[in-house]
Amino acid sequence: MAQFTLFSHKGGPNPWKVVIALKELNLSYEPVFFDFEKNEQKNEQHLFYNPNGRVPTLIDHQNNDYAIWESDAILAYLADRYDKERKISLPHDHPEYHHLLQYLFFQSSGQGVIWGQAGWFNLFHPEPVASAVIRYRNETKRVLGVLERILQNKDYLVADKYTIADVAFINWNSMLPSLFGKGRHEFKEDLPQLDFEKEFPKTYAWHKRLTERPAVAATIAERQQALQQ
Ligand SMILES: N[C@@H](CCC(=O)N[C@@H](CS)C(=O)NCC(=O)O)C(=O)O
Repeated sequence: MAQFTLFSHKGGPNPWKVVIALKELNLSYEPVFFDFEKNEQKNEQHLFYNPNGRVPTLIDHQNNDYAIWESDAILAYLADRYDKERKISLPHDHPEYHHLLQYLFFQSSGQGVIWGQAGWFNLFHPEPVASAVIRYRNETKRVLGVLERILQNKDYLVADKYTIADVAFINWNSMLPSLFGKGRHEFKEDLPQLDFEKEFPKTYAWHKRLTERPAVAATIAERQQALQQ
């Protein structure tokens, strides 16, 4: 039996960042994929573990079925409990530890939420709302600008090493083409466009560096395979 059950979704970016961390730490897991069209993520069994009814939710069968949700909190849990060698994390007494937390909070409040809205208004919102598409695309580019400034002279976000702070951002960065690509509606207004490599070269190079890691590449391949099933 796998050590963890991961309540997940085949396409959603947040569960797959947990998969990256599990692979980096050689931990075994079994996914349960929910069908959002059937609202399966709001079923009673899942709400018992995660009243927020969103994914990911991770159950640790080697810790009394400890249940934890919010993807960045899950990364911190895995790091503290299972990354004894600090392969992808920092000890709590490291001078950069609170900067690592800073980036996890920035990811969930600054990247995840805003980019999620950019995706929603581009791809799923039933009515065309040009002002919302423009607003969230501009905010997405603003956050990319913040990352670009941070990464001017460094290869990773904290402590000159790859950590869960970097892991947290990977999957939303991979979603950029769908946030700026052809959406559900046609608009007469000019929408903000994105040339990731040209406009944000340091951030693009960082993203490329991260996706070339074996655990990240394996996660991307596993997601593709899941989407095809
Ligand atoms: N801040 C949360 C966001 C979780 C989230 O929004 N997950 C999406 C999938 S990527 C979801 O479950 N959507 C379904 C819903 O909202 O019911 C996290 O990082 O875990």
